[in-house]
Amino acid sequence: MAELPSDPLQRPLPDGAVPEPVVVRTEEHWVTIMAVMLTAMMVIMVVTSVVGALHPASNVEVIDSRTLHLKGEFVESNLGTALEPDGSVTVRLIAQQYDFVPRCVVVPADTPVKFRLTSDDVVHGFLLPDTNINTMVVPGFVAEVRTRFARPGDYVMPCHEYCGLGHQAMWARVKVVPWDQFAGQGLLERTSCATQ
Ligand SMILES: [Cu+2]
Repeated sequence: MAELPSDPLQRPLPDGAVPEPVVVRTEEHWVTIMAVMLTAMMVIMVVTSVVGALHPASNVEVIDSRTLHLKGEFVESNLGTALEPDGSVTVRLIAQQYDFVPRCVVVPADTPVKFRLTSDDVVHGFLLPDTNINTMVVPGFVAEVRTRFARPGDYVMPCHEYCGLGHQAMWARVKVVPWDQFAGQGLLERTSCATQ
């Protein structure tokens, strides 16, 4: 066995100890890998938000939640699906403990759909699985989200913001039907699909 130098600093490292240059190099590698991962995640978030037309924040549009049922856009006769002159549709809903009013709405497939919602009591959530629709519904504000359903089908819309003891039962439905079927329906049919 070779003789060890008398200066301890000159002696080789014991087995298992990693020399400093190796430690520094390894740390630099991991910092680089982390930076690349963070950048990739940021890019994915931004790209999916833009491509998927995600719009998490509602527009800042205020409304008096105490008079919703008396006057303005959200009176009972104005709720549900309305056809706009440009061929798109607007759906107006009120979220309240523990229901959406109306409970079911019919919208046409392959058509621009705008949902306008407000709450008359506490904060609720509005989510349509497998779409870009996901917003909070805050009393005093109108939440507006837009989408286009590619094909007919049924979408359940759960309230996904805890709003009280009956929250878990707060579900409603969006029924997407072919345009021809939609055009043949009257206003009442478009909002009475909850009983079908
Ligand atoms: Cu809820």
